[in-house]
Amino acid sequence: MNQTWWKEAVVYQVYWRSFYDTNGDGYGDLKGVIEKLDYIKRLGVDVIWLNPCYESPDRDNGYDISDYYGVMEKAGNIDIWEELLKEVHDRGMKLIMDLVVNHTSDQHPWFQESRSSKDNPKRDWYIWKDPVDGKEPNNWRSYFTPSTWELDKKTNQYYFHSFAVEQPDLNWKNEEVREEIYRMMRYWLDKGIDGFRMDVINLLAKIEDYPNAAKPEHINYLGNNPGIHEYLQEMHEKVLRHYDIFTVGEIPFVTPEDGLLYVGEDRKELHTLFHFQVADDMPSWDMLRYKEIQQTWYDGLFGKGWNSQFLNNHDHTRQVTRYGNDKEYRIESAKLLGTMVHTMPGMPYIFQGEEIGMTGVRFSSIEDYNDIAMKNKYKELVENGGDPEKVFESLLPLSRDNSRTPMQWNDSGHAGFTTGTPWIKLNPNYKEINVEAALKDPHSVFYYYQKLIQLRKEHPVMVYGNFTDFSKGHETIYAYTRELENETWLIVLNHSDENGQFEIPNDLSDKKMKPILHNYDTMMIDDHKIELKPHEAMILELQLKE
Ligand code: TEU
Ligand code: CA
Repeated sequence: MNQTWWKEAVVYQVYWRSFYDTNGDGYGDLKGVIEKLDYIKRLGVDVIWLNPCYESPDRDNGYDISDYYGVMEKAGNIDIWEELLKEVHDRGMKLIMDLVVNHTSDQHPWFQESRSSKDNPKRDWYIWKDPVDGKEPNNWRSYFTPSTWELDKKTNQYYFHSFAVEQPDLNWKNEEVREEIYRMMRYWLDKGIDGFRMDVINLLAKIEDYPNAAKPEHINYLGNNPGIHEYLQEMHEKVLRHYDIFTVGEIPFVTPEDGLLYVGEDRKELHTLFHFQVADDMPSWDMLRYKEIQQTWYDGLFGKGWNSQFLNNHDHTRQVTRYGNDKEYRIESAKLLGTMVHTMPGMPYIFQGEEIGMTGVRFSSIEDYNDIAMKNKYKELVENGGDPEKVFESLLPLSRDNSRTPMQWNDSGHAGFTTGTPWIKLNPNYKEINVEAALKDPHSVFYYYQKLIQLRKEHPVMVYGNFTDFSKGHETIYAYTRELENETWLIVLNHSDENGQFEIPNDLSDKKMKPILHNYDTMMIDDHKIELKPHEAMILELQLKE
């Protein structure tokens, strides 16, 4: 497999509105990102993924764009953005931007024109359909609402939206739309950015005749439709291939087989993808399912296309809360999950705050939440007769706001995030869990992550090594090797609040085991077994015995 800079990279996701506020308006901003670049650099990451900071009415936190060329006032302005890019590059890091081109904001001038009349030249830039029997054209659900269709009274037609009503989908069949998007992509690439994280990029192509779905609640009809690969190959041909960049597609509802069609090295489409099998199939930890997902993706992609590894982001609850233990074993568990993500085949992502073991949150009222997905769902369920209290409870664990509370810098007011009123409440545990405390403690999650990242730079096995699972069927222990030429690593993880034991298989027992990284002070290994403490994680190098 050929070696490239991006295969070797570790990405740090900056959700800027919750990162660091420099002007006291309660929102993090791009200046705040600049001020904290040395902190990010200290972790050792190579690439920063910046969530959307384009002009936007901000109904879906920047994923509803009203001007692709402008910078949202909350974030700053284009000059500050330029400075950010320069400062990132000066520190030897790279910057990738979010690309949101499945939909725009309903406030985008294109949509304003499109909705103004049936014969407007931009009418066809969005997807418009006549009512069927006086109702929606079909029974599809959107991500955030009961229907993908919204009636526009002015022309008595429905427009199509995969997400909120305020996020109409662009019509990618229209060549002018595609050319206009490519022009915009070149604009940012010519400024020197290093790539794109492409929002729901597999949703661009729609099923031509919009048939009713047998099970409308399974919204997978929204993605991976005929025509998608033609669009991505065209985008590659006309834009991507002309730059030395890195692309990661957000690709929900995808199998490894179909995933390869997006990231196969011979496909001329994308470099890597986020699939959501873990996030979608596992509301909480499920070791056997996780192993199966990792194995099938490894079998499907290894040697042919590149995967990504992540357990949380701005849409998915913080990993130590959702998949680990955020109480008694918070630190051990955060380190274990980090070890796993960084030693699995594929590119590791760190979501801001993960590196200090930040946790999910529980506010007391729906008013404290901001997430449009959660709020729309709450409204829908309560309108359908649900008990408000029960509905609220049921939405808490996976609310996207779990990950969106402000970064916890220190134990002063608002965790040092802002001097004003934060746009969303903080997690009250900032007194204990914060960057300042982490940097003072040599055993913190932060320094453990720093080592994990450093190891990737020193040991190509972590990037290019093959993968073998030695713990199939075990419900709490995950043990696997990565192997490249003469280097073999064994990773052993006890994903449990109880002690555990891993019997060393014969294939490995003739080797000497040299500890590379470990989340406890002592280790219990003999020739035949490894005794493990709760949430114990270790990386061992296997060497021939003299
Ligand atoms: O998210 C799309 C989205 O909802 C999914 O990727 C979801 O995480 C996945 O299917 C697993 O269930 C993107 C953005 O990340 C999100 O913040 C936006 O709200 C959304 O697109 C619309 O732009
Ligand atoms: Ca601000």
